Amino acid sequence: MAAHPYVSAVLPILNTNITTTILAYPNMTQTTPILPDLPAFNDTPTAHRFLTNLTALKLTSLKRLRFNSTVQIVLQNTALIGIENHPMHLHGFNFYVLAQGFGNYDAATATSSFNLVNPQERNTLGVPVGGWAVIRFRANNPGGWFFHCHLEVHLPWGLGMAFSVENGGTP
Ligand SMILES: [Cu+2]
Repeated sequence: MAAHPYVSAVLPILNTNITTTILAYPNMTQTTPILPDLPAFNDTPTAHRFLTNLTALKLTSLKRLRFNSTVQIVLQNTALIGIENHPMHLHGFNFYVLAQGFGNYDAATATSSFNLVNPQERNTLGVPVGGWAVIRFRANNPGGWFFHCHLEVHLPWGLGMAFSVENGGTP
């Protein structure tokens, strides 16, 4: 577990016209901002306290799927931490990439852009930074299947879940 869990990669500068951070302190007498101390790189207890205080990441769940059902997943990558293309990898299946975009996914506008003719077939997809992707697969392989970010440092953050596909008939 990293003691600096906030960012695990060098961030791309997407728009050089935007200043990303300005810290202003009232009554400040010095010219450089006072930044909070980050834990030392080997300060695991502090990193663990930080991690366990992230309420959004406390659930790593199992989703039961009916055999042969069509499964559509919207992957939203507008996270506050780990701002990078998360390479989401699905075990047990290939999936189709129906659409990708930036900002928040909006079904009302995105559905019309789905590629239902010749979508990419993959088992891993880098979900765009600050964006989203929609994937679809058929749950025709019974068993327990891990779906997770392939950046291993993101697994203890909770970026993983599993599907349990029920038994079904044989071809
Ligand atoms: Cu990731």
